[in-house]
Amino acid sequence: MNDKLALPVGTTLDRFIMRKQEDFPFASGELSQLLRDIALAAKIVNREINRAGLLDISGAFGQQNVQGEEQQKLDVIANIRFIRALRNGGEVCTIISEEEEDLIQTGNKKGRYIVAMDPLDGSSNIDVNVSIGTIFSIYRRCSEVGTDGTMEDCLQAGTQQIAAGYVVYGSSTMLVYTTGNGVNGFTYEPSLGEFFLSHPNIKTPQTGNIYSCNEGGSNSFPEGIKNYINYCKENNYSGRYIGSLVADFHRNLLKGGIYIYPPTAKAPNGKLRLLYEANSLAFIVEQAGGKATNGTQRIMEIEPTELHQRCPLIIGSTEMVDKVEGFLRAEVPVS
Ligand code: P6P
Repeated sequence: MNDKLALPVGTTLDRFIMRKQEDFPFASGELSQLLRDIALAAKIVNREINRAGLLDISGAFGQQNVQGEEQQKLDVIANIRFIRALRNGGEVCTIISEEEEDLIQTGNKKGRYIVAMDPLDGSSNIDVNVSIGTIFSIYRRCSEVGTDGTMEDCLQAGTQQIAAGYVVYGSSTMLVYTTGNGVNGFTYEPSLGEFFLSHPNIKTPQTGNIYSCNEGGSNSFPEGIKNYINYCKENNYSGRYIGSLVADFHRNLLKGGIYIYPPTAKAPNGKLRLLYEANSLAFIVEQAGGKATNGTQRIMEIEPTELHQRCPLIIGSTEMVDKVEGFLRAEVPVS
């Protein structure tokens, strides 16, 4: 983090991006423009979400996505809005989206960047007014400029990310992102249509007493995870699970805590996707001083083989993640 450029709370996202231009090596403003494009789409999606109850755009869309999950109308709207913003922005050649089975070629063959995204995660919570989110990762293409992006461009390890972030559409709407120089949070002011710096240089506590996990599947959890959950209960930790990854992650990032989605009978490889959920949040949490593993391996070092591959996710305060790994190694309760 370049502290001499520590900008005051209240700085607009635009000014922050402009002043931090030096964080983007070798970029001549293209990555800045790409972040602005994402912020624009987030503003539009935020408006659609806030109106969902009034317009007939909440509820199920009546189709399933590539994951076999019931698409919500706002899933489809968010997917369209982000793809359109990235296509019109011109900096992105290829997109990976949770809502689309195959790569999306934007037609910007001169675009130098790849975006992997979950346009609206947790969307089944929309109808009950629970916070939801957008999650994204940005990579530099490996293939030659002037062509469509390739599968190799898209299957890069998380360590190759040049930026990652999320938008949490909650009691307020926030954009939180990193470009590898710390994590900063911006709160949206709808009356002005601007994101303002509200959480500069976020650092997550090294430990905490909040654990987030769907214990409904605990009978089929690995023994080490079962033993860790028992450890949390014996130590009077608080169980907090919203069922919306971005909301659970954001709370744990600020307060300290751990989110666990382990392998289960229903999801033998875990439920969450590597490319546009685990990697994105892993980059952020590591930049904020936390940790993210699949139980045995650093998330960002997993070599992807498929666009929509899933992975177990253990993410949050470093000491808590280390503790889980200790239980998994021992597979017996560790005092
Ligand atoms: P479960 C939402 O579908 C999601 O992808 C995450 O946002 C959330 O943390 C998780 O799945 C909830 O899954 O199996 O607990 O309902």
